Amino acid sequence: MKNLNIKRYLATFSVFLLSLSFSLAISFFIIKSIYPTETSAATLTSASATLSNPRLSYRAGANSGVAGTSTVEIDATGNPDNNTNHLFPGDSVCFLNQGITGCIGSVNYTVANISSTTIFNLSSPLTTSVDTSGYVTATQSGSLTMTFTLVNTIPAGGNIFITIPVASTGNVNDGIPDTGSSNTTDGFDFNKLEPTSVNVSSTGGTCADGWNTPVVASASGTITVTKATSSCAGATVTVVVPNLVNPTPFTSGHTQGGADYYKIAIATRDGGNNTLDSVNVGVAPVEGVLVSATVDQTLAFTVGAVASGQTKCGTTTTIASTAYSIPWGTIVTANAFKDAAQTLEVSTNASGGYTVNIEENDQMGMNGGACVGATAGEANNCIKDTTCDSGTCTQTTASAWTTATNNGLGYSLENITGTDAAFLHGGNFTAKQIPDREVPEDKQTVMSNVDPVSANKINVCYRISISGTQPAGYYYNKVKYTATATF
Ligand SMILES: [Ca+2]
Ligand SMILES: [Ca+2]
Ligand SMILES: [Ca+2]
Repeated sequence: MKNLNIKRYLATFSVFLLSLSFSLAISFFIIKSIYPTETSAATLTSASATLSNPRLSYRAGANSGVAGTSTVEIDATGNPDNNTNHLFPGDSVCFLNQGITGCIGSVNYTVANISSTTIFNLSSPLTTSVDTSGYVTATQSGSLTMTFTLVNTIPAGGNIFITIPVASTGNVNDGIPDTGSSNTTDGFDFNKLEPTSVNVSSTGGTCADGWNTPVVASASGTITVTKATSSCAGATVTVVVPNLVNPTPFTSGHTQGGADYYKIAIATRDGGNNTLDSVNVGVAPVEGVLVSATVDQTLAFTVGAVASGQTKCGTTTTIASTAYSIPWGTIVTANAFKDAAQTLEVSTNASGGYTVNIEENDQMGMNGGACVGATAGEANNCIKDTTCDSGTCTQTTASAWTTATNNGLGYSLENITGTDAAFLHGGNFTAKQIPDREVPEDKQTVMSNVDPVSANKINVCYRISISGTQPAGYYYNKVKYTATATF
């Protein structure tokens, strides 16, 4: 052996004289052959393990639940889960008998809602009563992805050897979440893992010819992937194990919301199963967090003032309003319009939108006196509701109103934000009467939407004119808006 190497060295030395670049590679090979370096075990670098679904599986004792009903009560003690804190609406659950031989009736149910810390409701009735010595479980499963970079070369015939923690009791390959008191007795269920579904790949380095189909031994939680036909050097290897079932919380020392820590051991080995490199990577499944919020159903309605001198509804306001009054003031000129406006603004998250209705308690009466009937006017010491230029507008029918000798009180509308106004001024102050509740006339909608809105806004434009024979006095009425959301 030594003589052979020396001969090869001498042969190489002659090549060295011919070509410097070529010789460097060859002579390195020879020197390594003469003085082989010892292989030492190292730690796999850049190692990680990731659960696609880190949520712990759920298992509680079933206390009651009768066929034909949808309400289930769990035990408050003695199991991995002793409350409903980590059972969420939409979770798929099944019921296990005491011996945990599978889902009773092979039926899975969906959690509809959680009633209390020990009671939840299903979205469909139980087809079979629960085993009150058995359990309810919500299985959480997902893939486990392990990535690591080789330090030492895996020779042909060598392998990757992965150990995933499995429970020390129970069937660890039936897809039913397992349990135990700690990470040495609790673990992942292999869920009838098919060896061919384990995916092994690599990037970088020299790692040709692929990997053999893994050998899966669920009872010990091990997966062995052999590199049969060539070596693998310097590569970053990724192993993906699909559909592992996550463990339930430790039955001892577990804090809800705190992760349970598990170590996954990854080793590379030579053909004699001697370890080359190894590493333990941690995974930390934890209870899921139901992120939920209840948004109060809201309706905000604001009446706003409009100054005088503003163009609203195609005309110019002559009176400044406040949020709560239209102070027409002293009307000294007959057969002339006075105009005022207010803004109405609505925001609501109501799914069915909203309506704003308008009403007046009566016509404007002298000193607030009664104005009996729908057409009360001067003869009754009232300012009549306008009938517009056509003489036909009412609280339900809009009509143009541009001639001030057509006396009365009325209003028109204009959109500011959105298109929620019930009708529009049309440039000719198309107006309606305000419904007279004394008659009574029905309240009428001035603003509405069938969807939620944010700060939709309109102008309500009020107009008044009186005749020269209107009796002197102080006239007023009360106009009221009612905003209603449809939840
Ligand atoms: Ca199991
Ligand atoms: Ca009236
Ligand atoms: Ca009327």
